Amino acid sequence: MIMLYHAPGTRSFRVLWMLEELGVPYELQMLDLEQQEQKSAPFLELNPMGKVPTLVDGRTKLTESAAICAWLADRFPEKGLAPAMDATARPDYLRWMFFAPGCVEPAFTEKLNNYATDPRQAAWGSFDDVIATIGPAVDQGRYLLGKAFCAADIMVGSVVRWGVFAGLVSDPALLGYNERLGKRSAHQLACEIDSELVA
Ligand SMILES: N[C@@H](CCC(=O)N[C@@H](CS)C(=O)NCC(=O)O)C(=O)O
Repeated sequence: MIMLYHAPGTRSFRVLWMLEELGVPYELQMLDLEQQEQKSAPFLELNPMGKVPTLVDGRTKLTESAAICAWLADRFPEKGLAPAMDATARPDYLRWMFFAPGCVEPAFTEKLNNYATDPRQAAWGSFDDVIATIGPAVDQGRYLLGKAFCAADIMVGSVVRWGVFAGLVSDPALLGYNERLGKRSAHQLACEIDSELVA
């Protein structure tokens, strides 16, 4: 059984959303971040960073939301959330999977906290360049790979959704993308589960 070490209202939501998109059985193991349960010795054995999400599936132990979503997509190929190894869309899929934690997340974090590293030095470039890169890809009702939703939409999309919520995003293509993502039933279900866990 897939076990997700989880805390509500965190980046672990990405994996919860992914699991709901897959529609596979899983269990949640809740961690109280206020109580520092993520820093307990047994949990640090699973994730030396002491963070959620962390996933255990049989002998597999995995940390980092992007790695977890990529692994889950490949573990259940029949669910169609990642292009196959030999598919023409695979390189673009990988690019977006890495672009999310490598560029989107740090650029959005800088913007939220009102600072900017020299974009020539920053691996993520600038917030404006990140927006200008995502925009055309998700314009006109598209997901990142076109018509088909994939795991990269969870990774990029969850940061975009957070950015819209925080008032950082005004690009019409991203606002439309955000709306499409929010209408997905798996996303809505994951939101319901996550908010019940907060209550
Ligand atoms: N790069 C990690 C980030 C995970 C992360 O920062 N998780 C936060 C919650 S959003 C956490 O567990 N914080 C608790 C702590 O650092 O003590 C990923 O994408 O999985």
